[in-house]
Amino acid sequence: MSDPAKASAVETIKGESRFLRGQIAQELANQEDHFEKSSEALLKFHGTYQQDDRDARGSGGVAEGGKSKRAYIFMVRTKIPGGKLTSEQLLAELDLCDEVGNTTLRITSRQGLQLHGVLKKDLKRAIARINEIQLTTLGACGDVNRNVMCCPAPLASNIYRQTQALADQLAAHFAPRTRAYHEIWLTDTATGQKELVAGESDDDPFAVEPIYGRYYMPRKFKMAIGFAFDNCVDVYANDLGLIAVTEGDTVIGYNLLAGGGMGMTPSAKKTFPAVARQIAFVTPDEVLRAVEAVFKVQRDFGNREDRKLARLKYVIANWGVEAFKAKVEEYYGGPLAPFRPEHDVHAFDDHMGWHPQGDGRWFYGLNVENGRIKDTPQMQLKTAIREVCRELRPTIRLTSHQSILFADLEEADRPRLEAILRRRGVKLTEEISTVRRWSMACVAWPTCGLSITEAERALPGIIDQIEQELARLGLSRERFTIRMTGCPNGCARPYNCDIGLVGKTRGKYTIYLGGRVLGDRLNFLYKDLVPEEEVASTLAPVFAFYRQAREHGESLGDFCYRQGAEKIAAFAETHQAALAR
Ligand code: SRM
Ligand code: SF4
Repeated sequence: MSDPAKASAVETIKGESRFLRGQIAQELANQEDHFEKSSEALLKFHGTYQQDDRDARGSGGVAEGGKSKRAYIFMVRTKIPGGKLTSEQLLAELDLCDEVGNTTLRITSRQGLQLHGVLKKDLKRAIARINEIQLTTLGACGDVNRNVMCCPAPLASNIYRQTQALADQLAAHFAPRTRAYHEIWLTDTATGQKELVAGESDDDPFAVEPIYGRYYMPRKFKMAIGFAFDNCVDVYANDLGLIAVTEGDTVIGYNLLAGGGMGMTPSAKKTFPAVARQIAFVTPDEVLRAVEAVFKVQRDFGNREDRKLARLKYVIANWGVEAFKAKVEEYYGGPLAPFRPEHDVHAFDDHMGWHPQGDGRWFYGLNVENGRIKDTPQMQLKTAIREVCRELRPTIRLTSHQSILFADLEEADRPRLEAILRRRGVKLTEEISTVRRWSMACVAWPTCGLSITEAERALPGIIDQIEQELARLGLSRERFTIRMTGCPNGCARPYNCDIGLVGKTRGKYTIYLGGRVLGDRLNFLYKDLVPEEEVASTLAPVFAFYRQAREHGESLGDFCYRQGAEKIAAFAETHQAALAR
């Protein structure tokens, strides 16, 4: 357990916040365009990040003390278990992005939605409206359980209903209970000055927050529920992953994984990305209690001194899997059955294109490039999605690859949906190259305060070049994942995919190879500091080697993993020398 005397500054802020109140209400009411530091930390728990438009840095004049003024804006994240929402809810979020945001809405890599560019004066309106439509931002960010992911396929089989129901149950069970959120955002009179209401006294923190207590978690905590035959939610990248084990139409239990996480800081040598470890098998009756046991072990033993080392993966790395499992069993109150390796992940479906649901209706998966819903002169995606929602009223599902499923459509709706998309210049999934369809990038520049370089705005151009290389080599139909981030924090999960591109310095990337679509293996560093304009040409010899030496049916990731960095680099050198002659 961490030494309370050495607790990080954020621990003090949480502990003194009166269950996430702090000074947020007072500062919200003042005339400033931003919040002070401790409110900034607490706001995350409420689902919003204070940011500044980095494209505009330096253009806002000079503040007292000579520092250039920042153009403060807020990101507002909606937490949507399993990415399931109605057309009405999506329409309301789209309206909000026009009314108070930067006119774009972003689907995240965890089946959530983000508004960007909200001004402080509009923050309360945005959060209140999201609650009006029965969604929430509470706990979308901060040291709590984040959005719970599950397979979004809207198929008419009981197993999908069961996993969605579990995602909803976990989201509700681990949601913060503080009334601060309601007080600040959902009442007209929040001043933050009023006396603590009964039940919110500091004396017994667990009476207010039965799971968290006063200090909440040491760090964010992430859960996902997948299937062995469809790991579309990347269970191995989560603090806690559940692989549903099915028999016919029923989930008979879950393989439980723990300790996945992508973030690392190259300068902090002790940090690393990790795929989750295999811990146990639990029945549907046991699952909630087992998840709670893992959660509470991390709550009690996660590092509260150094936030860079505070995720569950470090507890497991320090103790070893056996000791970790023993501690979880102690919290659980009995032994847990062993993980069932025969039910490990073995396939991944991105759910794009048309699919029968099995109840006479259809769903359509539309690839949204890097999750950004916007209108451009060439493609009016936002307008098209609005029209689909208004005219066809589909149920909406968001995928962990930042894309959208329109569900519960009748046969007659199919040509109507396609006609709307075509009229608005939106490419059908079938018209998008395989490599683009299986790629994703994080937000990065200009809103992300941690971004070192571009991702979302750079990847489309890199993919244009890669498409040409692949076409030249006859590899256009090969399926592999490219994931790009603007810094090493890993928001697009770049460390367990086939090709990871991770921003290292402005305009330069580290290239990782050898992970795979299944997400159960880390990739390795292939080349560092590759300029953006050389990413495609650096990958070209890798593709050529793959075409020449792959085994039958071998994927790019498996091939790279088998060859290793040295052999690939040696091939690339001779290949490039041959081309130069
Ligand atoms: Fe993330 C921080 C965006 C999924 C690991 N992430 C951030 C912040 C909030 C930057 C900040 O702290 O100031 C980014 C906001 C950018 C912006 O302008 O919107 C940000 N993360 C995102 C999203 C929107 C990326 C996207 O393009 O879709 C994803 C929102 C998901 C959601 O709806 O909840 C997002 N972030 C992830 C994932 C992927 C996942 O969870 O499956 C990861 C890797 C898995 C993991 O957590 O290890 C991830 N984000 C991080 C980290 C590194 C955490 C660590 O343990 O080291 C940070 C930095 C931090 O927490 O200090 C971070
Ligand atoms: Fe920002 Fe880095 Fe996350 Fe990308 S990976 S959104 S640059 S924190």
